[in-house]
Amino acid sequence: MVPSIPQLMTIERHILEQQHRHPEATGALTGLLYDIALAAKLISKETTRAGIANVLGATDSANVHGEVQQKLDVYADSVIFRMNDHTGRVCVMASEEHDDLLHIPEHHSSSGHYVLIYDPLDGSSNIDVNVSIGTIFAIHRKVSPGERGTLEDVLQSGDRLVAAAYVIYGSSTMLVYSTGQGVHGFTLDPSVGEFLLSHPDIRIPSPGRYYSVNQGYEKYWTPGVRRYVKWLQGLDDEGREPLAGRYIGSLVADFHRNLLRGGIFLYPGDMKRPEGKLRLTYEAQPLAFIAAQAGGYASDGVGDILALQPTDLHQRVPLFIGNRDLVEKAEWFLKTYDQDYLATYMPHRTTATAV
Ligand code: AHM
Ligand code: MG
Repeated sequence: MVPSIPQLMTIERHILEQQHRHPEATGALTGLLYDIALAAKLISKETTRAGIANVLGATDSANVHGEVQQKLDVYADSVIFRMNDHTGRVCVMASEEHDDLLHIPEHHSSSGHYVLIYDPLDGSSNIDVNVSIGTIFAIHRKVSPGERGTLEDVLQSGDRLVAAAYVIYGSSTMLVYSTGQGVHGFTLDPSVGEFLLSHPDIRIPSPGRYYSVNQGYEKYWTPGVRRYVKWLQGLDDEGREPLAGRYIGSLVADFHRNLLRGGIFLYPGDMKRPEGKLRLTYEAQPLAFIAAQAGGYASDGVGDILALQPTDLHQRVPLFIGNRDLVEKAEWFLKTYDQDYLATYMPHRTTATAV
């Protein structure tokens, strides 16, 4: 008798099936997503053997934000670039680790229709303490005229994203992606080297269970954020049941947990950093796209992240992301208690200038 084998869905098959829903598709996006999955496997292999392979620790070079790069950052960054610089599918790339656009080398075709934006290893300061880290990808369609990609192609609003994905290197490695047809999660089976569908059609559960914020910065918070977090904790007059606090300090891991369990992650603008810390194009836009596809919502505290038009490659943005009701409540608190404050200290974030 032939033993029965469970139906397994590899990421390749899943991506191809999604492509088949679009008869006009050329297969270029499918190929690009395959390449991303392969890059994720290579990075995963290095992250899991980081300790033994002696690739831990900082390199001498500091990135554009003045942070010391970890060696694995450098590795992840170059794997993703090299995987995509010669396929003819991509016209330009941008990485959080580089000041400028990453152009396709002259000797390769740069006539691809897609733009790849990535944060190669987010939360990399956590590497040395064995905390989950992640990679984030955003894909736009080329919009500028001419063959080569330009800044205009990279600086597009999030509602024009074609696809977004993240990879979490945790107790297992998972790749979660969306091409605008729901959010699907795959777990890497290291024994066969395949991402297998483990979390089909992810929807953020309601009510949210967790709130995630770096409480250590409360001293610098705006009045609205302070009151909002008290509300989350059930410490205001409403006295609701508190949400449990969870904060890893690794965006992909914090986002992933809240996506699967429900809740809100916030990295607000504050007295020290009016624009917050996280980057619009590399982090906020792709995760906002995925959150929206899972029934959630992301805001800069004033309005929809996906509607924001980036003006700078490394622009930072306050981020509130998770269950829609929780994010909208944050917007209400900021609108109610921070208007004067925002007008004085953060004029670019008042309602009048949003979007
Ligand atoms: P990075 O891009 O330099 O790795 O920094 C981003 C990380 C996020 O993963 C995380 O959400 C945040 O920084 C944590 O910052 P903080 O330590 O200020 O709470
Ligand atoms: Mg980052």
